[in-house]
Amino acid sequence: MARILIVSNRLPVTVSKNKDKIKFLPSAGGLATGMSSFHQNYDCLWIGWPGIVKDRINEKGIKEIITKLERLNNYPVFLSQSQIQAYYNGFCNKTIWPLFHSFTQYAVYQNSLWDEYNRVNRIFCEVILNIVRPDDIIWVHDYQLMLLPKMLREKRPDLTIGFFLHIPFPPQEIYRLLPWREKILKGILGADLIGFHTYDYVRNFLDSVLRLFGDESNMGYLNYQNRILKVDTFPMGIDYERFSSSIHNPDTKKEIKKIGELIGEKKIILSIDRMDYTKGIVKRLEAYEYFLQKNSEYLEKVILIMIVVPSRARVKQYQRLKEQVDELVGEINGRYATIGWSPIRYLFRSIPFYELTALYYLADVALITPLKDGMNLVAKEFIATKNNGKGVLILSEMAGAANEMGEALIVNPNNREQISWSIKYALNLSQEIQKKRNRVMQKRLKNYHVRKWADDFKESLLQVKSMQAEFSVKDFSLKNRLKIIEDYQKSKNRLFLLDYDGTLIPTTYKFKKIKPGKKILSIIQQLIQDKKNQVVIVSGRGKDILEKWFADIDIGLVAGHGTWLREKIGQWKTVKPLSNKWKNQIKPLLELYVNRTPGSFIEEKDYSLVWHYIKTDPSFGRIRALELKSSLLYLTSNLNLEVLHGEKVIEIKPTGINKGVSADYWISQKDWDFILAIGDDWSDEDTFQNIPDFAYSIKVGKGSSLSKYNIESSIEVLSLLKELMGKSI
Ligand code: GDG
Repeated sequence: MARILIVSNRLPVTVSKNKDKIKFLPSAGGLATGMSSFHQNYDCLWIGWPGIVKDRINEKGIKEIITKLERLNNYPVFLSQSQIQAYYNGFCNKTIWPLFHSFTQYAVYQNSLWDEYNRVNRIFCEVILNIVRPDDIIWVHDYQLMLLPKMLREKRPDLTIGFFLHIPFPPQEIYRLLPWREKILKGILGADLIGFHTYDYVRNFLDSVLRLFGDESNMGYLNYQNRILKVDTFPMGIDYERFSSSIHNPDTKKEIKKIGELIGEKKIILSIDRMDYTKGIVKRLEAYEYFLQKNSEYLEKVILIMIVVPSRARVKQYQRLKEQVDELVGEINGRYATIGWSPIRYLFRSIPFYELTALYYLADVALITPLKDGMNLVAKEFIATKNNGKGVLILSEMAGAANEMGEALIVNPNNREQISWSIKYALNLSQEIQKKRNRVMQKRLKNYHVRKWADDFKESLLQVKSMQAEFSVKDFSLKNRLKIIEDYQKSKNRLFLLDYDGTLIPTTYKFKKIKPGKKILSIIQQLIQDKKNQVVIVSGRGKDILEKWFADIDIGLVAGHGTWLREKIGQWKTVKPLSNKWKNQIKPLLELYVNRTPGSFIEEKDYSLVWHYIKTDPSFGRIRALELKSSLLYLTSNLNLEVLHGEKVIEIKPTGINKGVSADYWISQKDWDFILAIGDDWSDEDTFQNIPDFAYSIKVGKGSSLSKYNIESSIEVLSLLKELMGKSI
């Protein structure tokens, strides 16, 4: 079984030093908790910073740490105090974190921080290169290591690399504010599989790729620098049983009893977050105060237990936030408290697991209202712990988790009236409805367990790898060239299936009205002088123009991507009987899209309609193309039509018409012992797919293809054809 290298900024074990004693404790946080169960179930090695700066340890200490961590399948990357300061507290948390959570006002752009971010990613890269084995799967996590996939790919193109972002990927108009936007995007694109929690983040990411590099995706697949990679949604789950069975733990039981006695009959509203401006703590407190103000009957009857875990205390915004939260809690408690009751119990520290689960279990309501959150595991853990089914989750629509937890009360974290109303509603919701809703969410959480999440990611990564092998760029080496010439010479019945634009004519002239020049015509003439050769030009162009250009040359022609065939000069036929009646039904929709999309236009062919968007704004054009495609799929479902999404075109044509079908036709005409198919774009893939195994197929250009070989350009195509004849004449 392949070994999995999990790479993240922090290890799941935190090393600290007390006087001279080195201590090892589990790390907190979503990533560490989530991945830990996966780590234990596979042959994994976890690589990351152990949480102690190397300035604080001597050689002996380093050895001790390495030995102990090795036993836990952990591998440390040592960083210095100044590196942590500039890379982690600096670039990660002052630039990327605020920007990616759309807090643009907090983002700082400083070259020195960026430089250190590069350096630390490079250190991780070197550590990995020293220990990686060829079959390993590398799974890089989160925003601290976005340059790492590319760094690894450059050194070892063969590696299997996945990348998962645990925080949101912002809309492109925000992402583009980043001065190093191209470099970071390229860094991530070094991976084979790129995962996000929600479809919104996937879309934002692909939008940025399109805007900045012009690369369009197809169903989440990108053909980036001749490598197919996939971008997809993997909503992270939790270790369900760990929470659902937690109340059987004696410590948790004791804690439930203790807190229960302390709180008495009062209803508990619970919130748990790191001290972070993205978590909406201030807005939540304001909404809670509003609730108390408007619903005085609840005074002394409810209590908000607010656990806030200290975080990033060295960053200015976090210090200010802490002051603000302290003040607000003080104010609210001061205003509403009575001798025996305060409305808020505020703990600014982390609590042990048994206390956490006791609180989850006891809370009547969980109030989780981040302003922006990649996923939010607390919401899921709260529901999982409720094994008696009682409790209500109030969840912000800005948390990724809201996509999967529609049975919760979903709120806008900025709308205090709505939050206040939801608290009241939650406190009065019948237990029957609470249970019904929670059971649905529990079933979902149980199914999409964190292990399933990780397995899915791993499987998907391996699938992309095998797809790459199928579609890889194969170099047309001298040895292969000589072999094709040798086979040509030995053969007696030869079929040439040659695409026109981009194959015989250079790509630069593609789609312009370029008739074949003397050179091309002469090569074709020479080819057909040899009676053993049958030449067919297989084009997407209309039959009239092809007939005009090749009126005097007795070659086979295929027009309209396989719609029309010419076996003899002037005699055209369709591969099968075709109808045109459908055009009247489809054309108005295309016209609507032309009006709505500046720069787009319709091309009408004999048996197909094409909507071109090459001249539109790339991002807008793509969005419109996807919209059009989905409307077309609906409209054409009963019409025996096919909707093809090609390079900046959407083409609608009768089903079963493509270059591959026309290739079948020619192939069935004779017992060929030599077939050569050459083409340059998506439509030629159908030809490559349909030709027999012994046939030669060549893609012009470096893109991935089903073809056997790739060659540089149409110039090389012409010289190959000449070379073949040079040897045979
Ligand atoms: C990032 C993204 C995404 C919290 N306080 C205590 C405690 N915790 C545990 C919780 C939970 C985890 O920490 C927090 O996870 P979140 O998902 O809420 O948030 P982040 O740490 O910011 O994580 C986030 C996540 O990555 C995963 O992809 O969901 O959006 O920001 O597991 O239980 N655990 C204990 N005591 C505490 O006081 N024992």
